[in-house]
Amino acid sequence: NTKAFIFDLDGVIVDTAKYHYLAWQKIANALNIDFTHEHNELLKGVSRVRSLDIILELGNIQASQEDKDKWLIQKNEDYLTYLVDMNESEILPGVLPILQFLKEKKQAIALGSASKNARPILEKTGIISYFDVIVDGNDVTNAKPDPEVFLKAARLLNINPEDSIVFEDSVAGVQAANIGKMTSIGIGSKTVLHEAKYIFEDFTLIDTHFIEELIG
Ligand code: G16
Ligand code: MG
Repeated sequence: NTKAFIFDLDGVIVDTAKYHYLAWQKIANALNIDFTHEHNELLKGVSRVRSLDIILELGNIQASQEDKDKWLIQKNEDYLTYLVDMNESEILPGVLPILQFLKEKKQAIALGSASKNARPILEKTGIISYFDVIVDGNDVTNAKPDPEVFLKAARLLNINPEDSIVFEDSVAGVQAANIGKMTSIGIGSKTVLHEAKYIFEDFTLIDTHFIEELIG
């Protein structure tokens, strides 16, 4: 049996959410918008363009496309400065053993991320070779909860959506997996991710027996 195991990036493999937050905070501060940790939850799994719109809505700010483009560039340039020193130590606990186990079991592995910076992050953390397929923010037009990113990954792997398993930390991502008829596994809080079929606080709590059962 071969199943497709599709991993979200941010919040599942690496904790880049903290860097996104710092970079967005600078933009928000410059615009006098109060941007808290709770607000940041709204941006998880959401595209860069949509994230800026959400922040501007929080501040009740109408902006020209020109200004928006400028802030989007600023945000990404700042975000990239946090990635310069990134290495394998930033891989979240428990992720590597699961990737290794899936490889041993000859399962198909994909990345399904909204980020346009996914490839350099996988390279810097040294795990890009685990992925048979990478679908990221450069490859899709519809953002999560639209299932496009995951459906595209499954199609490229030649595996049915019903035989695909998605690891996600965002509500939008869990919904995308469910809409795509895939098995959703939430990584994070049970209250936030209650729509997921299975929920684990983090990858250290996922054991190989559970993965074997998913493989079937
Ligand atoms: C990630 C983050 C989002 C971020 C998006 C776009 O998605 O969760 O907060 O806005 O990527 O990132 P970038 O600005 O690098 O293109 P995911 O799907 O990996 O969780
Ligand atoms: Mg995520």
